[in-house]
Amino acid sequence: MGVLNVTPDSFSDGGRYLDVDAAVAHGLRMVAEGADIVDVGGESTRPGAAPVDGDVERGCVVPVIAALAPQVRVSVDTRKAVVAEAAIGAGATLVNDVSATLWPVAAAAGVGWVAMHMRGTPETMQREAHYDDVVGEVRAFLIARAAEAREAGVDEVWIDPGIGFGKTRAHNLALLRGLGTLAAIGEPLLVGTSRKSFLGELAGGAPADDRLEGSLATAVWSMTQGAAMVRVHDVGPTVQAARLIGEDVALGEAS
Ligand code: HH2
Repeated sequence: MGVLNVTPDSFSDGGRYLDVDAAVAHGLRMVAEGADIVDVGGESTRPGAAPVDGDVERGCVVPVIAALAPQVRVSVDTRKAVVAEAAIGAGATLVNDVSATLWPVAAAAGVGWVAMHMRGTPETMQREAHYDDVVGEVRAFLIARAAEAREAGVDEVWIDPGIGFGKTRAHNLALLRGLGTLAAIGEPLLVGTSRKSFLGELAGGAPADDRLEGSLATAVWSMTQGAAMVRVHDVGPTVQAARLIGEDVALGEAS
């Protein structure tokens, strides 16, 4: 899943793809590099981010989705029902929902849904990063949300631990260690670590644009622990790494 942020303020690529043509071109570049899905978002969810008005968000994502959807599967990264509905109308077939509340929209439209774990909202989440057992609590949350969505009629449900969403560095690392437990839930597992701040901290304060090594290492780790999809900014290098471990190593291609 390639990340396409049509936002002024996303933490790593904010402001780069505000122009529709530039956004579509970047989406197609990620497809050429091997992305199966392009995830279009019009609201930053970085820690402390302020909410974006629904009309503004819809106006940012709809033209980009309409242009990309005939060429690649598109997901919409949103917390708002009005934006999800408009995105589906423009051709999106997966609702990537960091609030884990929009399954009724997905059920009504007959599209897929990603349930991601977060504490509070992006504005407040880092103040709410308290857990007794982060893997157990995230697991229980994802099982409950997936069951609700299935009961409501969603056929394609993804689960995602929400790395960085109301989690400290220790929580993020514990969740990465516990991915096998989450994969064992039985719903396809999506993991997003790409360029996130804990990778910068582990790399001595590297800025968002300089976190490729950690992004790749954690994407490979996630795949080997059972993730069915990784959400990344750097599609080409990740696809190369995925092919290496998926085909060459696992199937003995290189020998
Ligand atoms: N992370 C971000 C946004 N959406 N969706 C899922 N399912 N999983 C994630 O881990 C996830 C997500 C944050 O990254 P990004 O889109 O690059 O930044 P911003 O929220 O600042 O736009």
